[in-house]
Amino acid sequence: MSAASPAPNGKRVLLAKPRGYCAGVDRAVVTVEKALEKYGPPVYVRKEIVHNKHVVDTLRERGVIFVEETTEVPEGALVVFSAHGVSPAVHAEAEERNLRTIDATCPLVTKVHKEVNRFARDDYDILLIGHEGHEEVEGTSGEAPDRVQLVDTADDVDTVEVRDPSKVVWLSQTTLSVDETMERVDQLKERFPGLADPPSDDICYATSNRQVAVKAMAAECDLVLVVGSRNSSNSKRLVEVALQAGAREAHLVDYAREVDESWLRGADTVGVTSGASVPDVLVLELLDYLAERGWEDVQEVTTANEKITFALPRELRDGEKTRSGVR
Ligand code: 2E4
Ligand code: SF4
Repeated sequence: MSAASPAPNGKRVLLAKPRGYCAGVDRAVVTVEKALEKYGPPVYVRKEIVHNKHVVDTLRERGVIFVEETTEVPEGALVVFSAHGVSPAVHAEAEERNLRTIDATCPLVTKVHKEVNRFARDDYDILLIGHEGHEEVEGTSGEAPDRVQLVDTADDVDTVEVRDPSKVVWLSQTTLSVDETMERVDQLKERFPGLADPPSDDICYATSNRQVAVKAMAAECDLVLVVGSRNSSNSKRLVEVALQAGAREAHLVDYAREVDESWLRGADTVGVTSGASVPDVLVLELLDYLAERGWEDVQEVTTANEKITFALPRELRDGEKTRSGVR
């Protein structure tokens, strides 16, 4: 690690802070670990607990069985719902099958579910900005399927129809690009000038903080490496934001070994960050990989210090302070 003076070989790493685990991911991973400890394997988890290959593989080795749907869970067994949230229909299905459930939905996703309920109750049409097919969007829409319409692409803005343009609100997925979402909102407001804003930001603190941090360093970077999995929305957004903010090149990798040596050719400054579902051990492995190739000088670029934590689901609270073992 070094201070501001450049390394003799001109190579340096800018390391974004904040990066990696957010409070909702830590809570979800600890939930599964504690469920394993308390009830013993197998513990079933519906969908990936968070969208990270390393986390999922590690938990699978410890006795977690990941399933796509609750219908795959044996009657009476324990199932954990993932951090991305589930619709009321999934809760009902689990109850019908007498499953024991622990809900690891991030409280900030639950907040959006509650907003959907409230606006649906007040008979609003809800335009949910988000990515088609993403689990979070499926869970959130499922709170009021008759009232929610998904707005993903710019084309969707032109095609959505509402019953009363003076009673329409936009809400969003928690892990979108802040800038792209505001563009979509502006487009929607051109069509529906009476469009109401959400009562508070739906894009969560962790998503926006990681975008601010990568933006702060992107223009100085010849290459930005984002550690994260292909199905991780917030991680993918970091690649896009880095490119939009002036990085010459940016790539998403699950592991250091996926870095293509050709990306490094001619690069002096390499930016490193990671998505909200990424254990920091994977970033440390990437820093080791870069150090072995001459990028030993690592300068942290800090744009915020995060202190937020969430209590575990009720079923697992025992007063102890915990931190996930998969870090
Ligand atoms: C729940 C909500 O949503 P995304 O694909 O970014 O999920 P990931 O698991 O990568 O990140 C954690 C998370 C979980 C984010 N928002
Ligand atoms: Fe919760 Fe935000 Fe983390 Fe998603 S990224 S789990 S909404 S804190």
